[in-house]
Amino acid sequence: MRRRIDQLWGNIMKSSWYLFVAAVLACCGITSTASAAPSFGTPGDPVILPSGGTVQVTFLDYVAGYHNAAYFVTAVSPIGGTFLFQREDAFGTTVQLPGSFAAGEELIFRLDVDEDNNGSIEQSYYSGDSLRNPDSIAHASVEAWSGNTTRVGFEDIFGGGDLDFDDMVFSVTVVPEPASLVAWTLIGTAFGVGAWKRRRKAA
Ligand SMILES: [Ca+2]
Ligand SMILES: [Ca+2]
Repeated sequence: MRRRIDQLWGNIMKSSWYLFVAAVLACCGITSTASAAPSFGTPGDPVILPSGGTVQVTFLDYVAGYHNAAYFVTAVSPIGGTFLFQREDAFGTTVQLPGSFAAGEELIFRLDVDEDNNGSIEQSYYSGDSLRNPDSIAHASVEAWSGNTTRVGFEDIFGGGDLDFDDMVFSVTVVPEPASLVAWTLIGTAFGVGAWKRRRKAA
């Protein structure tokens, strides 16, 4: 009888231990799932301009251990591009992209990551299609446009890491070109052509 009670007690202790281990594993699972969500936007979405004009980019946030720098590029390439900002820069720093853009154009941004903070770049990631990146994972989360502004957040860990997309965050704003300026340019051009034709006729 005593032996049976001991056996029963042993079984209860064993199953309690299994339950404890299962609870710990479940807890860790929940924690890692919760941290794998971007704070905003959709990873892999391209930055497509809803309207035409000039574009301003403003540095908003930086929560990262690596030394990161953001660029605007006209092609997927680890070299060149327009430097925007790096982690030492003040939040609120605003850069105007060169030229002007048409509605529907995609802007491509690159994040250069210096993983060991020694001045050399280990990885470059791009906004948009995940296949642009060396690990084939989307590295930029892009918010839906609110009027003329959107937000872009980069993830700086190879393979995705914590996938929080807050390792460099900036806003993108389209500034419509003043219609009056465009109109006056057209009128000026028309007058210029008219005067040139009159001079040619007179000559
Ligand atoms: Ca480095
Ligand atoms: Ca991260």
